[in-house]
Amino acid sequence: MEMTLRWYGSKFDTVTLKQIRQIPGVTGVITTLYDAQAGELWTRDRIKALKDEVNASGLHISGIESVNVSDAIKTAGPERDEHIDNYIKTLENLGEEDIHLVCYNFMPVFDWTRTELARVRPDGSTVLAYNQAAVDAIKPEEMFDKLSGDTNGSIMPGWEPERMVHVKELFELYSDIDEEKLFENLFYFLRAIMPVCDKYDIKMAIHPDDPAWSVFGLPRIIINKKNILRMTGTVDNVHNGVTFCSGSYGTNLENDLPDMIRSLKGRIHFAHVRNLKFNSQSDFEESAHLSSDGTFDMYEIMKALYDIGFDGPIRPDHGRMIWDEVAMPGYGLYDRALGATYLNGLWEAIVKNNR
Ligand code: DNO
Repeated sequence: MEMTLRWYGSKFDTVTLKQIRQIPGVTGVITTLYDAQAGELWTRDRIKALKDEVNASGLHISGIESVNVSDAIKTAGPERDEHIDNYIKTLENLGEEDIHLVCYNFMPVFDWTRTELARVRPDGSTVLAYNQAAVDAIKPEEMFDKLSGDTNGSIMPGWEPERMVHVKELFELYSDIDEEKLFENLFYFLRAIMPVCDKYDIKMAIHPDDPAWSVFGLPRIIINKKNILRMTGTVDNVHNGVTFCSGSYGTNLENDLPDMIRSLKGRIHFAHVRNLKFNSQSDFEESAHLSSDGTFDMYEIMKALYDIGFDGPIRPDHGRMIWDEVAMPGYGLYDRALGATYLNGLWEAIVKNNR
């Protein structure tokens, strides 16, 4: 595996490439053209400029998170084929620039959903948190306003203000889309892009829905073992793979994370590893990465990745906000650096134990 950190680009991130380069064991970044709209074509020039900037810091691009998939593709809207053509051309341009991993999601309307961006923990750190009763008590269009005071001035992925003003229309688009239709639209998209992925050896890695169940009545499909195996089995191509995100699949305590990892041997192309602390079945917060701070056994998760021969990029995921850092919630430097170091430590121990 390769340890990486997510970086939103110098225009959007408070964390610098220089800082990332100084985290021991981190050699690559996972990045994106953060201001590109879903459905838009990424030109080769823009990709090259991003790549040159990252290379100049002594790091390299280990993958893209995300090339977003438009709502037209997810709902089979009138612009679907045009957007798929743009997606294919974007993949071609990434391939020409020697980039071989793309993370994306197929979540309707929202990317991840949390009800708090700065819940205070006993040690004074703040974390993202989710409470089902709070979701049930609010209209989706109110959610954005509720959270917007706690973003520390950053644009949160999937919650871009220009999208949120259209949130009611977005819901309309999905009014006749159920889980079956969403699956069909996903398969249509995957079948269309597999040839270009084969040509350039681009591994597509779908990110799970977070939380792993329906929110606000919207269909959600990338939520459990049965559904991901359906996805990988229906479009049975090694380039059709997954991002294994422990914090997203882990929102549903019925998901057995090490077992899911083992069932996806050869198809996990990217891993997001983080811990959650459950206060009840329907209330959780994002803890530090350590097993002892949360609900998951992080050793077992890393061990399962090792056992299936996982050799892709891995990244610590959302961190707590600590040491008075002001950054995008979940994406500060300090706690993610601690997370990367901890995960590297677990990995080193596992490797040496297996010699
Ligand atoms: C949240 C992230 C997600 C993820 C997308 C992938 O912090 O893990 O926003 O990047 O769902 O498309």
